[in-house]
Amino acid sequence: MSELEMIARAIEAGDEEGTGQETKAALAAGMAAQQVLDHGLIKGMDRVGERFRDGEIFLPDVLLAARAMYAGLEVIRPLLEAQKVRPLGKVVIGTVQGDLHDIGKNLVGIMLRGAGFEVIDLGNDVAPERFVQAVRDSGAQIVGMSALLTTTMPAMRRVVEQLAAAGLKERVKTIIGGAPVTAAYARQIGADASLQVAPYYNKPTQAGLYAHFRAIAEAVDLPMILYNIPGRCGVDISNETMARLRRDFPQRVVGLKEATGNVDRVSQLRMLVDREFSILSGDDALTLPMMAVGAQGVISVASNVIPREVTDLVHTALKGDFERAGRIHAKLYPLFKDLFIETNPGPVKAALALLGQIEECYRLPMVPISEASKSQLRATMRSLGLLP
Ligand code: B12
Repeated sequence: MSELEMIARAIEAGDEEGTGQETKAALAAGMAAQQVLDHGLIKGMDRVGERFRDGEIFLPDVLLAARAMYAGLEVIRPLLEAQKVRPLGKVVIGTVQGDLHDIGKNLVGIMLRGAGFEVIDLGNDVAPERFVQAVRDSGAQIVGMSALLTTTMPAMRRVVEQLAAAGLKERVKTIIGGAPVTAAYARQIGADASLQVAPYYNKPTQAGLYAHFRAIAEAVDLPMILYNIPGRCGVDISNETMARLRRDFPQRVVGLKEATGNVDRVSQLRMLVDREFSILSGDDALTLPMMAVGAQGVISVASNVIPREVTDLVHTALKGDFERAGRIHAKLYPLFKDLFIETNPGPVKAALALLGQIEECYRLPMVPISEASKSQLRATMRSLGLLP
């Protein structure tokens, strides 16, 4: 029997002492640490996993195997962790909340140290707040998360969300791993798509707009929704430019947030693009009219205040029940209008503050809406039963 097979069997048997001895023997026989790890220790652990899955062994057996694995890892750790003098950067690493599997995470920590990184290991069952706090305190450039259970994978998304909420997402790179994690999942929790507003101020031609969005499509491996809002950007992405971008980059250019205020634009664009291309209203008050001529939904301001009602409106229209959708639209219309009584996002922030959901704070040049606007908004919200 080969030395590597002896290691794998010692792990399977949960033999802590034996695994350490076999690992030492393999190294003494001249085997590389990486080989011992991949074809001895991890191989044994994989077999344990399979047998556990098939009900041949039970949790205590797996626990013993894990202990044996650690005994082997301790032997090869110094060889994997060749110390570098100046750290390449800092990495915060941990196993996500609810998950106790830490062998893989520890291994990654060892590898990263070996590659010259300073590793701040938070252990296992780490709450999202602790990841965020550690990133903030340490100034780390990378955060690494591990999950071995499909049920704990969503915790990774929560960490990413909380990093974003704390304004740290742009500062750190996030890497995730663990047996059930795939590249697609990683992409999915980081970002589903990007919203690309038309470039404002320098008023590019249609050729310039096409070149601008083509450059993004070629550089960024994510679908994008273009945002056409001439009132804010001073430039209008024509339907022809939209259709050309969709034709040339069908995987990247997947939708449009249409905020020209012109329903006829939607009718025309629908004839130029395929059904898979999402046309989304950029104005709550125009969601229903636009959906009547081929839009599929809305990127909504009002949904911050009345998410259920806006969802109901869109689903009803998507089902083709325009009579009921019309009634919902009519009921919500005064709020849709009042949320633009002054420049967005002033009114929506005021509305959420009235509901006690946020503190009203603005970044200049945005300022609180006037008292007159606020009392009109309050009256509308009362009439909808949102306020007593
Ligand atoms: C050991 C083990 C345990 C030990 C963990 C001990 C410990 N200290 O870690 C104990 C006994 C505690 C345990 C408990 C449970 N386990 Co368990 N366990 C395993 C087992 C057998 C091995 C995992 C392991 O360590 N592999 C070896 C390491 C080296 O591999 P790895 O973790 O995948 O890491 C590598 C990569 O994924 C990657 N990686 C990992 N993390 C990261 C992070 C980053 C940033 C990066 C870049 C890469 C990376 O790099 C590593 C090196 O290549 C697996 C089966 C398996 N084959 O995965 C089941 C397994 C994960 N467990 C499972 C289950 C169901 C459980 C329990 C729910 C059982 C129960 N009924 O109680 C509990 C859950 C406890 C909890 N809340 O977490 C299931 C999960 C099924 C699923 N789809 O969710 C598995 C798959 C077994 C099975 N086939 O059913 N388990």
